[in-house]
Amino acid sequence: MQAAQTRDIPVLEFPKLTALKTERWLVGVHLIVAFSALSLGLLMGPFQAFRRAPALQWDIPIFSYYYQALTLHGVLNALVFTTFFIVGFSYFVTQRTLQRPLASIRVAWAAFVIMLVGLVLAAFAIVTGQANVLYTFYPPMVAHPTFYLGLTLVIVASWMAGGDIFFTYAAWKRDHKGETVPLAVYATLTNFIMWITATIGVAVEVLFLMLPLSLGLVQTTDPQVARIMFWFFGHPLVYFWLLPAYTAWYTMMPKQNGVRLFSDGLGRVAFLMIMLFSIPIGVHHLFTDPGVSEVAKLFHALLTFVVALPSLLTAFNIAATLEWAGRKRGATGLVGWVFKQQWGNPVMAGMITGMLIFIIGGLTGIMNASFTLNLALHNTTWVPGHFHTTLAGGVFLTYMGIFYWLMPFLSGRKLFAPRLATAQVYLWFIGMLTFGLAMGRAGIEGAPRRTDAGAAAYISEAAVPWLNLTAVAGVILLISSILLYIVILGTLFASKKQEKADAEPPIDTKAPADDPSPSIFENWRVWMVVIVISNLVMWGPVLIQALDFTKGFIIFGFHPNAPIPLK
Ligand code: HAS
Repeated sequence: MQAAQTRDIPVLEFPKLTALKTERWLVGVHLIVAFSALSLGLLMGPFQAFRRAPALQWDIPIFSYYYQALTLHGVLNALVFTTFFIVGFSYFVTQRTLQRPLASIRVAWAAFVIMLVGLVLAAFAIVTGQANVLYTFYPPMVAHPTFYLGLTLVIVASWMAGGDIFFTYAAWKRDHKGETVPLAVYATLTNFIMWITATIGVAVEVLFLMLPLSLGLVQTTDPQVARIMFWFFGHPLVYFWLLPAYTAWYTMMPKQNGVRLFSDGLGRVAFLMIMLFSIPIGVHHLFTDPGVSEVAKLFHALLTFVVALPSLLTAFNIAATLEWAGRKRGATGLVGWVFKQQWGNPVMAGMITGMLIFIIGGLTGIMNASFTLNLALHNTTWVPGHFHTTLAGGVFLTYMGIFYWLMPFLSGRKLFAPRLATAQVYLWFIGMLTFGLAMGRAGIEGAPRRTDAGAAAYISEAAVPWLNLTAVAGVILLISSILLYIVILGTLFASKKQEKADAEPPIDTKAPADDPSPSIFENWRVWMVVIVISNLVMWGPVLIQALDFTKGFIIFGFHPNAPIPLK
């Protein structure tokens, strides 16, 4: 922060961007599907909170749908909403930043249709009660085949989207030899490299283990192998959610504040590190699994601490940038800049409250990574407390901030009732803080996660008030969700047209000339080799141990020492 004070505070002039005709519809429909799926997923949230509160143990039929509702909540919010939002946002960032259309608009539309079909198939299975398997969907629970088929289609479509973004970048590179790609696209590329690598794990799990089982082609499966394949994907998944939020903090927030980013180079280091270190650490989700060696657990735990470093770099870089912004508005003293932020603007309020709650989410993540603490906290409500302050807090609030400038830009209409939008953001912030605190504390008191708490006699007395508090948080979040949809519908159908429909989105189209980065940062071949080797070293032994070649393993039903039959 001191460094920020001693340098001049630069103010940038930004070039005008030309409108790209195709982007609005393409990005718009991704967002419409994302927020439609979210509307149902969000409704299931307060339902969970009420169901878990000992004070609200009413004997009503709807409460018996606990696991179905929990699956809808997790799949729609964490898998469907995020994937549609991220793909749409990534298309937008790539096209706007590079000032060119996507390499293939047809591929982009085909990917959208495939993803939509996937969503319908998966939703069908869940809504009809044939897929109460939660968003982690590993065995021994088995869902209807349409559930796995649907998720496979969503993943395949996201690969097509990632490929399209890469070809767009390659075309830009050909036309801009020797130039550094702007940070927003650099971040998007690292996100899709990580995503495509990680989803190979879940694709193998679904295609070779779950789908054959669900179709009745095999009678048994190996839950441990399935869990390993899932978590190969499951941890990088959380950074797939996070990186678009970081993209907005690094590349849009400065422009919205009229300043430049404190350090572009440090930002690239952070994105690169997350791409490299997010996959070879997933065993921290398997700390309590007996089938994984202690040595693997130790190494994955160590690297988990390393993957927190880029977020600590981010905290410094973004805080320094916000400090510049505050001082530019006349802030003085050590913390005066905090009060000079745009707290009344829903876009900035979304991002900054997202950052603030993410500090708590991140710190609880570092606690989870400690092997000994994890033994006490795993499978308690502490864990949902952690991911409601990271995903549903930091990430979601930032997506709100993005959405509140992107929606008017795409629709050509003014944001409806900006004060209501700001209130929505703060209510979400307060509701999620309360929820995170209550779930975290109930977890410390031993309340189990994913449990119909009303029916569980073993909930300790000490956890009861905290579980009841989650219901209060649920009410606050429900009100915030209603406000969100009032703002969305109001903007689309009741708001005035923007005078300047093509208002400039807050994206830089050039990397800063005075803050150059080494060219190796964009040498993707080198990084791919690093990713392959590091994951072979970190995951290879874990998988070999689980497959246990001396006994054979189950792929397409081959298993001489057949384990427990499921049917
Ligand atoms: Fe996690 C479990 C460890 C980050 C999500 N995590 C989960 C699960 C989810 C999830 C969904 O080691 C549950 C999976 C399941 O269903 O079982 N997590 C970590 C660590 C990090 C971390 C070390 N997680 C995330 C993020 C998520 C997420 C991000 C979603 C988006 N997590 C774990 C572990 C488990 C786990 C174990 C397994 C638990 C178990 O036993 O089951 C780190 O990456 C966190 C680093 C972040 C920080 C915070 C930096 C702060 C910043 C904000 C700065 C603020 C500013 C504002 C600048 C160190 C960048 C200033 C402004 C002013 C105005 C003052």
